[in-house]
Amino acid sequence: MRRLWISVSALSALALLGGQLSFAGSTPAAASKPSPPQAYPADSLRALAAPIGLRIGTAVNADQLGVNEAYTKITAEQFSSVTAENVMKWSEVEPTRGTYTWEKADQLVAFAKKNKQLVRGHTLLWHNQLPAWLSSDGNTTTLSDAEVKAVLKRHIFNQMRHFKGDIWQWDVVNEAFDDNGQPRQTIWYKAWGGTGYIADAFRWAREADPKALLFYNDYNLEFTGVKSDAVYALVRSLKAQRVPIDGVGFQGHLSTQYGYPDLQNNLERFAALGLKVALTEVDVRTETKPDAVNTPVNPLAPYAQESYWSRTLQACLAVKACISFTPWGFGDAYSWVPGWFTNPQEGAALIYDEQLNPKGSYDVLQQALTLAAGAPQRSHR
Ligand code: 9MR
Repeated sequence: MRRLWISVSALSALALLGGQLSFAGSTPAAASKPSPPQAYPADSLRALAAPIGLRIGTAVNADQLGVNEAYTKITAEQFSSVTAENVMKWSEVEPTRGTYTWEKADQLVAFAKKNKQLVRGHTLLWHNQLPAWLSSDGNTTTLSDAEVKAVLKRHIFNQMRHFKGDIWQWDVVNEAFDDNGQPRQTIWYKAWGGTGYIADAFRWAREADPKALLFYNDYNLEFTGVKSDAVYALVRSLKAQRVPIDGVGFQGHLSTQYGYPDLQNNLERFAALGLKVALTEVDVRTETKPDAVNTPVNPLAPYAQESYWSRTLQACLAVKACISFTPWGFGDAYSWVPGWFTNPQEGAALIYDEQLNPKGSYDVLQQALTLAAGAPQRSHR
């Protein structure tokens, strides 16, 4: 009797406090409340991925969020994780030395909290999108080596502490190797006289926000080859030295002009080092018309793209250590691809068309997630 009394009154209290909850067969007061509106549709990507603990993310364009209604609704409804496409990069947060501009990044974090989304922080250390006072090309700087070291340390502490507790995964180091598997000769490499900056960055990052998962993030790791091997050797050696690295991000910028990569093998070999893995920037571009940059030249290309999307998600689903799957945006009108790949013109790389209608590539992700209900449960730590 006593237990029953406690649970009924607890339910009433919840119903009163929340006003959002309803329980079938509970007190008359609670039962008479209408069912709460679902925050997102049961067949959304985020809902379908939730039972196995996989987060489905998207890069977010800060100029569209909160401005473009359809864009904002899809961001909230379909995704359980968000990445700032640009607004957390160094040139955006500290355009003037010593003066931080966090507003746009803060708005994204607030949006994520409101919509129960986790945030991937992107990115603390890169050779692109650096502020002009630091470097205009990533390879040269007017600062001394000692100053370069000091500003990197200060940047990692300032940025991670600003967002402390709000970031699930941080891309601490982005794209440190070139396509030949050689360390890039960046201002970081030069100041340290080698790749020692990578270990320092991870150690500082752990100190700044001990709860964030710390990632190395790069492209073309999907394909076995010199670059993937070089990054594998790096992270294995970081682990051996007890450098605090938690995961490796496979960006996943794919094109139908190349064969499909042996992605699952690569996810597995990195995971076997005791690391989490994640797909962090997936898009699948194809050759398109120069005067209609999101219209494929070959009318059959969308089928190849669907196959790439489906297999990429399935590779992640098959590997328990793969904790998130993030397309690099969702609407073709906002993708970086058509502006970057112009010879030949490529585009149509995302899962929604220019009018924000879902494409076949969206449908195959839905199907793969529906069929994955029995896939291994992911743990986020
Ligand atoms: O999508 C981003 C685009 O808007 C920027 O102009 C570009 C600048 O370098 O960066 C793009 O995002 C990149 C990401 O930060 C790192 N991996 C490659 C992505 C595509 O270039």
